[in-house]
Amino acid sequence: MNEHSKKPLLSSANETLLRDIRKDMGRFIHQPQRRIFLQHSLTLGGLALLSGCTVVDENSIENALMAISRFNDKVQALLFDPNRLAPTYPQSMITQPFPFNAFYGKNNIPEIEEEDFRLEVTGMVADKRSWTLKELRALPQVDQITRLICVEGWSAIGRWGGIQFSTFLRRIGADLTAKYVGFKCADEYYTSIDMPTALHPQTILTLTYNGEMLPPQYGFPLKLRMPTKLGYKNPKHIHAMFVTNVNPGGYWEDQGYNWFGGS
Ligand SMILES: Nc1nc2c(c(=O)[nH]1)N[C@H]1C(S)=C(S)[C@@H](COP(=O)(O)O)O[C@H]1N2
Ligand SMILES: [Mo]
Repeated sequence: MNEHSKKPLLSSANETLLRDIRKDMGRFIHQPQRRIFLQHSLTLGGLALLSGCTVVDENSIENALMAISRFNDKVQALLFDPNRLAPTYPQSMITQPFPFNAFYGKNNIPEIEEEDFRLEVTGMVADKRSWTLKELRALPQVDQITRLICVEGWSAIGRWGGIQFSTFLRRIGADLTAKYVGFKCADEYYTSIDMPTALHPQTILTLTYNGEMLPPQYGFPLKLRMPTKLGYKNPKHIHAMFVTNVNPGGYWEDQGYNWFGGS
């Protein structure tokens, strides 16, 4: 499933497009039958109008994915409102089996020893000590069922649990006025997110999948799960994180994927 295109994304959306989007959003909001949908998911609503089709089923969502991945950061910032929640789903809608995806095949999934693991925390934080898994598990845990959307053109619903990332950032005395949080992974993957997304209530420092310890293929021992971002912004096998004002980029982002990566 490793078909990420390395083609550069469309450059910048122009002002006319932005104006049209705003106009469309106004129209959209005034259609009562769509209002409920929109309340649950501005981003999917935005996807519908931007791709020129009404998102009503899985297929149209999938078809519109490549389109949204090509939007520039400005357009996505407009679509993604950190005060809105991404849709959540009932247990019965969980995708089975949940897909595995990485920039390598299943044979190369990193093997990490629980005992040796430490989450390294650096940058603009008051408390730079490292964390064991046991310490992380002792923090308050939450659980949510959300959809992961990959730009390759698939999406899947899964249940992830862990620490609300905002709780963790406060716990380590992170400078919440800093612009970015960067992540380094055991498989050389790396990515970064903006602070509003880091503080979003559905952004979870994930320790479990389906109520069990995160399995290796889904990112053991630690991944960041954000239903408001495309799959590639959700790092698995995290071993270090840092708070910074210098945009740390990311594995796919540095090859042309949109940095904002909203979904
Ligand atoms: N460390 C690491 N994290 C990663 C990746 C990766 O290759 N390495 N791939 C990303 C991509 S493109 C996707 S779609 C999701 C897939 O997550 P899953 O295997 O849990 O479905 O992980 C993301 N996080
Ligand atoms: Mo992905």
